[in-house]
Amino acid sequence: MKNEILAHLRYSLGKDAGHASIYDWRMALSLALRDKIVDPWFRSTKIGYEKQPKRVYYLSMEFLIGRLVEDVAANLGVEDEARSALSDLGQDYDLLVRDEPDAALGNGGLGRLAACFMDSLATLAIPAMGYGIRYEHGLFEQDFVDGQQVEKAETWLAQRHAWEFERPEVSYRINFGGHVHHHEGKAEWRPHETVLATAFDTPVVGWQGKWANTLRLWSACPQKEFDLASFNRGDYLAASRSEALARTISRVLYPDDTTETGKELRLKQEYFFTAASIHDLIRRFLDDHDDIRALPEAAAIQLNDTHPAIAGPELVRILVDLHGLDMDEAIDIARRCLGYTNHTLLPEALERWPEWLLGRVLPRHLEIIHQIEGRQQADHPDSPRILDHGNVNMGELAFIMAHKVNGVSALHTDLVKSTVFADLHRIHPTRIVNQTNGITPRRWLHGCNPALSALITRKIGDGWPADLEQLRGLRPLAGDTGFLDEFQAAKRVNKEQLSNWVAETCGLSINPDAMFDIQIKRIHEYKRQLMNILETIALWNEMHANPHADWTPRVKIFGGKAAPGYHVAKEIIRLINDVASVINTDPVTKDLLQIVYPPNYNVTMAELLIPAADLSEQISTAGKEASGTGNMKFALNGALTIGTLDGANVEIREHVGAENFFLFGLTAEEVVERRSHPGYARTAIEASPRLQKVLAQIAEGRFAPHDPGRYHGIVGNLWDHDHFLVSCDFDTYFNTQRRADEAFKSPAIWSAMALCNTASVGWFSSDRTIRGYARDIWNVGPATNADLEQSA
Ligand code: F58
Repeated sequence: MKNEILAHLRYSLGKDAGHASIYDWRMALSLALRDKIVDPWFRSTKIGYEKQPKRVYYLSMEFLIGRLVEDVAANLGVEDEARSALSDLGQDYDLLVRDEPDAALGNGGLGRLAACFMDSLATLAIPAMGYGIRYEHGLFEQDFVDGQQVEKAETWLAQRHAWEFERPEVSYRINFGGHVHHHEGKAEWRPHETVLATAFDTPVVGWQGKWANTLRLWSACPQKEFDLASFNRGDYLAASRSEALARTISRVLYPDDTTETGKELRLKQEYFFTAASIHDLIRRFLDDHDDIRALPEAAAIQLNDTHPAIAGPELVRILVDLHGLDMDEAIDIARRCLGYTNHTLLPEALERWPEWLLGRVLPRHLEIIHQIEGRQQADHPDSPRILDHGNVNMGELAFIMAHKVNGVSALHTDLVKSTVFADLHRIHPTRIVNQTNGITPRRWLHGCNPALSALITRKIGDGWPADLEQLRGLRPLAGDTGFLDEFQAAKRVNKEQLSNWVAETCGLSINPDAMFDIQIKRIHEYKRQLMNILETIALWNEMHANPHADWTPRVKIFGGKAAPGYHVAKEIIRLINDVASVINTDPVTKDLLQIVYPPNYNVTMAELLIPAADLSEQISTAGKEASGTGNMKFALNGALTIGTLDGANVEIREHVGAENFFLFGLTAEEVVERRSHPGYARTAIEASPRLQKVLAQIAEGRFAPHDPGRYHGIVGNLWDHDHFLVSCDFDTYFNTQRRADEAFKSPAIWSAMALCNTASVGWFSSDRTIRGYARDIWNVGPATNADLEQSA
């Protein structure tokens, strides 16, 4: 490996070892690792073509990947080799690993799920391709100025991305606008604007390097190079205008988590990557098939939420306008290819496009949507409408054009059936299925938690990263004090590491003996970071009044970004930071309670925080969090959950046992019921002197003395509206936290409970999730061992 790294340094980067920077070394290492994926990648592709009738296409607007060096090295099993090669070269492997920017091509859970799925598809040797957008700027970088979030453009592509292969020859013309001509029963779309979609391929290698799939991301560029005539006239702006316009399409990831902005550019992004992907997969199909009618036997196309829902009309358009099929047959073929995953019930997050806008950008697609709607209404006159009050409902479109629709946890799927898609479910009672989310154990235990991984491997062998249910073998050890000591020691190592990092980056010295209580996720009202900080203030009040009581010291850690236009979420961030600066400087409670909120939470920060957590905060208003996946990562790494019966918390609790989970709060049904009582928030606050006091302190400006009115909005809203029932769940949340305090006082009890969590969440591997999709939705199988051995 030493020679491979040196060769890349010299011949790929043009540097000699004496003048190489960290960046150069990191690139040379990455290229050397990438070389090792190429053979398995070619082999997988060959087996795919020769032996596998069907391929999976995962269409996702987001892939939240994070760093790759460690992940690839671990999957290939060459971490030690790389480390020692670099050390021979006088380089520090860990330093290079830390030099890599996160590939942050996603907002949160939905994008991270897509990345976990890519890892599992490769590990399970299922022929698959991920399709998305190669954003020039990923999710914005977050900084705090006076406690307030400020956003800065993210620039991961300012440096070369080591893992990708540009494919200039794989490019498609993507059209927009114009109008449709009809003659002799045929439709012809005469577009007004065309851009090129060019492919960039990243190989994704599975565990132990046996199989690799492709993540193909599309970049937008102008169809014509810049306008030389204008340039020669001296009109430089005009010369590059069309280029700039075209490139805008893949310029930046929309930072809007959960609320949709009705921007034309967003619609164009969605069509851009969907159309390029559909063209690409049809071209691949036609390479070795004659009859387009056989497409459903060769392609399973999964829509990650409705962002690629235009795939339905696009497929129909290609089948009808370009291949001459009739509309009914085309719709049937498209439906047999498509599956749709729903990730949210929040009404404001369901995509709707104004009909006029969709018709202006995609006139032929709008016609086809009318045809789809007409047929659906003819077959089912009571069907909910795709076209409704001048809008195109993308959820209804995706549902009607898919043969299977899935929710992402058992509770969420039940709610999908009984709320958003209740009427469609009645009409198509077998279409909705559940596929509870999962996480890849390679990144989220083996990679991020070496201390615990080594311990587990010593006890149960090294089969668990590919078969996470083997963790069950740890459960009997919950009574083994020797093992529990080792389990605790691993946690301690991670907590010390985190403490050092907090000291370096936040200038705050935290106590590794305290309970590390962590809430990391996007900031949203329904996730109730607000309830967490209110509880923190209440706890502080009581500690401050009685500092010598037998308190369990806590470090409250927050992490997360707010969508730039989400005002309330930004106020919550500011409140947390304001409260932190008061509490962290109180000499009376300084050894009892601290608040840490490092800016710019991302995948890499999650990998540092999760292994060090004692308590995982999963406290959303019941019925609102579709699944959550952070909840699974924490439990796997031996944190206990304090949580509501929401999303996958319900199933996590079933697996780990009610006695190993701190449950509180209203159920989804009770939430709905409570909302029907006028003044429910006021009633709850009046019944809770503790909460009243906290709200009074905030309203009086205790945490913003120079701007006492700063949080009147937040406090007023809690008294008068409180849509997410912070007030109603507050007291039981506070009391449940105190139960957690008690348990934490006994390290033996706590670590036995924590071990039961690690040992019981093997089911939440994304390998299990992908097997479910393969069986229930895609009807595909993995390559067999015989296939793999034959071609090895
Ligand atoms: C998340 N959705 C869910 N959406 O909130 C979470 O419960 C679930 O675990 C996860 O999906 C995976 O299923 C989510 O992350 C987005 O970020 C969208 C981005 C684009 C705009 C609309 C929201």
